[in-house]
Amino acid sequence: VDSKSRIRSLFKAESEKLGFCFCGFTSPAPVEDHQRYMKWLEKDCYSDMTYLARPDAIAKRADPRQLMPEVETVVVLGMPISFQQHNSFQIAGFAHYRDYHEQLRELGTRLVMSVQEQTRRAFSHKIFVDSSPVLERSLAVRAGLGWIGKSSMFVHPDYGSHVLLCEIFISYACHDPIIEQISDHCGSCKRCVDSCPTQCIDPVSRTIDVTRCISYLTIEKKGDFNDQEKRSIGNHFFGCDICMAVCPWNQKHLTRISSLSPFMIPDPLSIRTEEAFNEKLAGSSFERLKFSRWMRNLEAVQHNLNINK
Ligand code: B12
Repeated sequence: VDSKSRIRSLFKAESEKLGFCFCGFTSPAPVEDHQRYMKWLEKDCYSDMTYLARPDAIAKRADPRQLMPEVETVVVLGMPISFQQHNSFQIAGFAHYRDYHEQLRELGTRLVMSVQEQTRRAFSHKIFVDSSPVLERSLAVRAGLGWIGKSSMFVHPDYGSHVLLCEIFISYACHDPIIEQISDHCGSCKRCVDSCPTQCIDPVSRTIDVTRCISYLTIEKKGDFNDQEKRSIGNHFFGCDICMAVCPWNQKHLTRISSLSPFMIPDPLSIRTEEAFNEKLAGSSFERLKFSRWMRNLEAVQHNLNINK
């Protein structure tokens, strides 16, 4: 066994112990899908998430080496998350864990440490989760782990799309020169497209119109909702899992074991002061909202629940 495949096997075995459900490898070469990204930006449907269009960040997405010049291989990891029972205030699955960004970075660091210890090989590394200018889904596809579904979600053939992604850039070349890609398995299925309450999915370009996506409206959008936005979120208080919940590829593992530590969400109605917000939601994904957007969402969902009674 050559040292490259040994290190890949070690990454896989150790990542599994840490709770990751898949682990793949790809080169840090410029990302071919970048053109798709540029086309999507041109359509001007990213709303006020202007950081997505910053020239320096665009260049980094195109070429991973701009984030870490010495990178030789990109390790792509997936962490499964569970769907949650519906109740009057719907909250996305990922928010039922403590903020995943920090947790996945910690697990990634432990993974690198244990591989380095066992191989006695020192290499530098950088870990990326969500918030950096990395085309995470495209790298996952290029690592041969799955495909991009119509909803724009990355889909793994066993774990589906209800997975969070994390990349470790390492200064040691260990990917295979030829990586077999998984072809599109969506076929003629259009469940995600038809189930989206705001019809924000464009199955042809496999991208979404962010300005209508409930996840965007309830998590990222700044400022007040207009009447149509308010109506369209229904009882979705934070994020939206619909395009994943209906996907046939997510039916295999409905209860999933995630090694992320859970966050017990208090009843949203019990948090109506900034003090309570800061005290009870520290370390959770809700921190991103800040108190003003928390109250905006609360009022909108309450309003929608009342008119539907
Ligand atoms: C901005 C953003 C959002 C925005 C916009 C989402 C979007 N679809 O563009 C909003 C706020 C709406 C959002 C919502 C959600 N998000 Co988000 N988001 C991001 C972020 C930061 C950037 C995504 C981006 O660049 N979008 C622009 C589009 C054009 O790029 P893209 O999605 O990467 O698409 C690429 C591929 O699809 C590929 N491609 C497109 N078509 C095709 C076709 C073929 C044939 C091929 C081969 C490739 C291909 O090219 C594109 C460019 O490289 C990433 C993290 C990251 N750094 O990548 C997380 C990320 C995409 N989000 C994630 C999650 C979990 C969610 C939510 C499920 C959260 C929730 N429950 O509410 C929803 C899902 C909504 C949805 N259907 O996408 C995960 C997705 C994991 C996965 N399995 O795919 C990511 C990867 C974060 C992470 N580290 O886990 N998100």
